[in-house]
Amino acid sequence: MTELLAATQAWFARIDSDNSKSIDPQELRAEFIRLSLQTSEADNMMTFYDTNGDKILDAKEFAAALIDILDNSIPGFQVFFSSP
Ligand SMILES: [Ca+2]
Repeated sequence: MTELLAATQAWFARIDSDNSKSIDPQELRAEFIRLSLQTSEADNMMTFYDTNGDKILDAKEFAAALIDILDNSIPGFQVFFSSP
């Protein structure tokens, strides 16, 4: 679990390209493009996991999203954790 949290934090920092300590829709779309995923999926992820409705994902929401996604074993999403 520690490794999973470290991976989550590292990935969060990589997506957060302006270092604002939050992920905005543009940053999330950019990461999905990098992973050859659809930007519409990025928007869906943002909508679904932005639990406080401020249009960004903070570290807590992001970690909760990944745990939920892995827990549901959505095909394709595990690729995030095998990225360098
Ligand atoms: Ca939010």
